[in-house]
Amino acid sequence: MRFDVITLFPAQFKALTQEGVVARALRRGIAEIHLRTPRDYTADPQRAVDDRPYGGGPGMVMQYAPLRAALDAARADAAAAGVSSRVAYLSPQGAPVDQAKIVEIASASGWVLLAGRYEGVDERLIEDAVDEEWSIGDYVLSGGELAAMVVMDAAIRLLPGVLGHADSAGQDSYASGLLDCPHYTRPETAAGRGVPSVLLSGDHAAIERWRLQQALGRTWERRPELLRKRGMNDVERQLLDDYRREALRSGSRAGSKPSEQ
Ligand code: 4FV
Repeated sequence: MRFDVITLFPAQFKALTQEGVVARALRRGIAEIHLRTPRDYTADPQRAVDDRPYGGGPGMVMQYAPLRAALDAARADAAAAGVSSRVAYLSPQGAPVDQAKIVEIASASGWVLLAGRYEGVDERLIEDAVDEEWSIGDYVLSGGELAAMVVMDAAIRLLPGVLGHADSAGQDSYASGLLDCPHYTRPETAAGRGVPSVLLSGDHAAIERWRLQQALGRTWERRPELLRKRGMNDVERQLLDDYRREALRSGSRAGSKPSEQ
């Protein structure tokens, strides 16, 4: 899989490319990340790529020409490598990126990611050269670089051969549309507390049921809108009912009404 990134701060991507599973995937050639700056595509003697906004107001706006030239060069390079890439612009105006979208992104052969800065980019560039607009969350970053890294990290870790255990991505949070179950490891007693006995039972069917029940229960408590969106089958509904009854019985916070979204 190939990512081409248009950014004024290529060095920021070291956070992704220097260490961790993504860095290993890049070393193994499972994925490629190519960085280029629009400054290399401006005729301006000061290599300026931004200017003041028409209509006045604070901040600066990134100009059409350097970005268009950089995007076209990136797509041409990808095409020369046999990869047909679509262009995605990271911005708060974009479609919210969730795990389902990340799975879709990871299934493509290539993307050109446009990381904006300042107030954003000239709207005509988006009209002419951007296929999709993505947002990683309803907040404002100082630049699209971190958002691009979030998307690339989440996508590359799903590629075959990247994660140690082939199925670990399959057991991710959200992979099932649910929040993740609790995890425990040695020592068996930590801070004076043990581990749920089912996890020590060796009964894998019971362990799977417990993990699903925990995922259902925590999703119901913390993100009920995800459960409404996903729905449940009869087995899951029964598991959640038992979870809530147990939570009510044990008087744990869990039993109380989920945090209404
Ligand atoms: C953002 C987001 C984001 C807006 C102005 C970059 C910044 C600056 N990107 N999801 N939220 N971008 O805040 O993707 O140009």
